[in-house]
This record gives sequence, C-alpha cells and structure tokens, in this order.
Amino acid sequence: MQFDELKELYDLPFFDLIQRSRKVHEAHWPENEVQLCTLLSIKTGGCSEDCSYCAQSARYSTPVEAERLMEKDDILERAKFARENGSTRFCMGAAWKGVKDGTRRFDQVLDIVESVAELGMEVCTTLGELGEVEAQKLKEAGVTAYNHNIDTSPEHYKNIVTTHSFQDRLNTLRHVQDAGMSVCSGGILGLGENTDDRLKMLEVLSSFNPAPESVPINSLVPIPGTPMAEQQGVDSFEVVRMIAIARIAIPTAKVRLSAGRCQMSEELQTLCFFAGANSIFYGDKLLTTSNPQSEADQALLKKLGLRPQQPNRELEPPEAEDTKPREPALA
Ligand code: SAM
Ligand code: DTB
Ligand code: SF4
Repeated sequence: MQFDELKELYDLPFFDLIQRSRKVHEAHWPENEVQLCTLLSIKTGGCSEDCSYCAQSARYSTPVEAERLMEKDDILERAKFARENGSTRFCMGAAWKGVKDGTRRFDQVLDIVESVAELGMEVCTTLGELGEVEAQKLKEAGVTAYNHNIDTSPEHYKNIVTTHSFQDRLNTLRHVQDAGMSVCSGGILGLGENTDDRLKMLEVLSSFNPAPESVPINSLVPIPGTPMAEQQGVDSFEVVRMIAIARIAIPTAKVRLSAGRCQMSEELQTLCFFAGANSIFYGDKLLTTSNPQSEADQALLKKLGLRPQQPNRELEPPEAEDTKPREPALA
C-alpha cells in the first residue's frame, strides 16, 4: 500500500480503523489461532554493529556479557523443550553483523540448523547479513524463515544505525526470498520516529514481493547503557493502530506482537489480537530481555478462546505476484 493510503487509515477514528482491520483479519485468519514462537539467543553479545537500541552491541556498556556460540546439544535441548511447551516455530538469534560461507562459524550454524530442523518445528534464524550463497545454504540446511527487520523508515534508519544501511537490509531480504525462504521482517516502535516514519516502514514492508510471511512489531525495550535508554514508551493506542494498519496492508502475514509485552496489560494485548496480531514470542525470555511467563500467556489465550496454531513444517514461502515489482518501493 502507498503512504497516502496508509495515512488515510491512520487518520480514521480508532474504532473505524480496528473494525476495518478486524474484517480483513477474519477474512484471512478465521481460526481464532495464535502462533507461538520460541526465541533462543545462540550467540549473545559482542556484536560489531551500533544499533542504538540493542543490548548486544559491543559499542555500549549494557548489562549483557558477550558469550560464545552455544553447544549444539544445549540448543537441541532448548528446542525440544519449546516444542513440548507448544511452540511451532523455533527462532535462533545470533549477535553478528552477518555470516560468511566458508567460515567455521557458518559451518557450525548449518550443522545446528540441520539437527533442529529434524524436530518438526518451523525453523527461523536471525544471524544478520546474508549473501546469495549463505541464504541458499541455510535454506538447504532446513531454515524455513529468516528474520531480518527493517526496523524503521528508510529516512530514520541512519539515525539509529550507522554501521550498515537500510539498503543492506533490503539486499539481505532479497537473498532470503531468492533462496526460497520466508521473510520475517518488521520493526520497532519507540526509536524516536514520528508517525510518518512508522507508516513508511509499513509501506516498504507491504511492497515486498512476495509479501513477508511474518511481520514482528516490537515495542522498544529500553536497555541501560544504549543511546535509547531514556526513550519514552509508545502510547498504547498507537501500538494498536500500527498492528491494525499492518493487518490491513499485509493481510496474509502473521503479525507478531513481539518485544515489549511485559510492559503491556492483558487488555492491551487483547486489543492487539482483536486488531490483527496473531503471533507472539512465547517463553519467559526473548533474546536478552524478559517476556511474559508461558503460564500467563496460556491463561490469557484460554480466557480469550484463542488456540495455539498447529505446526506447519511444510511451510512454502508466499508466492511472488506477477503484477507487482520485485524491489521494494523506496521514496
Ligand atoms: N543481529 C541480527 C539482526 O540485527 O538482524 C539479529 C538479532 S537482532 C537482536 C533482531 C531484532 O530484535 C532487531 O532487528 C530488533 O528489531 C529487535 N530488537 C533488538 N533489541 C531490541 C530492543 N531493545 N527492543 C525491541 N526490539 C529489539
Ligand atoms: C524480532 O522482531 N524480535 C525478536 C526477534 N525478532 C529476533 C527479538 C526481540 C529482542 C528484544 C530485546 C532482547 O531481548 O534483547
Ligand atoms: Fe544487535 Fe543485531 Fe544490531 Fe548486532 S546487528 S547490534 S545483534 S540488532
């Protein structure tokens, strides 16, 4: 959708907007289901990049200590636990600028992915930048989806990260799609952006061809020691509006209510589910920060009559549309 159309949606009275998004949601996702995804940081901290929100950048003095890549057996144990707990997607994150074919590190990751893929969950990784070859090898090893967020508008991106560009992010996403993996890409609310930046981010995400399979909407978790430590929290109704607009703009995507749920009431999360969110990170830890307890999430879903979504290991990535350009529209 174009920026002007998104702006028109944003300007609607709140109830009109969420009624519209609810209709789109019911048409595409009639099952009252929420996907449960578990995250594991397999390589924490010490990252060379300067993303100003991140606990894992080596540039800032944060509460996170750098660690080595986890052992495969420990990762498998965590993946099995996630599956037993009802997760259908296991997402492994690494605090790297990216991965390079031919390195020991990349071989280790491929070996880990092959073993995790045998457990029957959707396998997602988020390892930073990828070239064509790396993307192809991850796909062959069994990765079903690759997370790489655009995080904010093209214009605001340089204010939050200087060690790589918005275009670098798009290039990686192109390699992911060309290799036949699903794209998981979204952003963060609360990085000092304005409403236009948020809508421009959704404009870029909705212009991907094929559409992203999932769109995480994170609310900033302020990390002491980072340049974003003192950012004001995002207004609750703005979060709901962004979820609703994401749902309308990318009807086939799972819209994931991601980081920041610990700061949200059950009622606010419920409004987000009503407006179009149908996926959450599940388990008491995100990468380095906390997430609601699984028992609390189970209880909330039960109260709302929402069921965990069934696994879909055969997940084929969404197909490209012939009538739409392959490259995202950049202003
Ligand atoms: N290094 C990889 C990358 O940058 O894509 C993967 C890990 S990175 C931590 C994954 C995503 O987590 C970021 O793109 C950002 O959207 C989100 N994230 C990181 N720190 C966050 C924070 N403090 N609050 C909210 N979201 C955050
Ligand atoms: C995404 O959009 N959010 C997740 C996942 N993709 C990798 C990460 C959230 C991280 C929150 C901060 C932390 O725990 O360090
Ligand atoms: Fe954090 Fe990823 Fe940026 Fe590294 S590249 S600082 S892990 S968000």
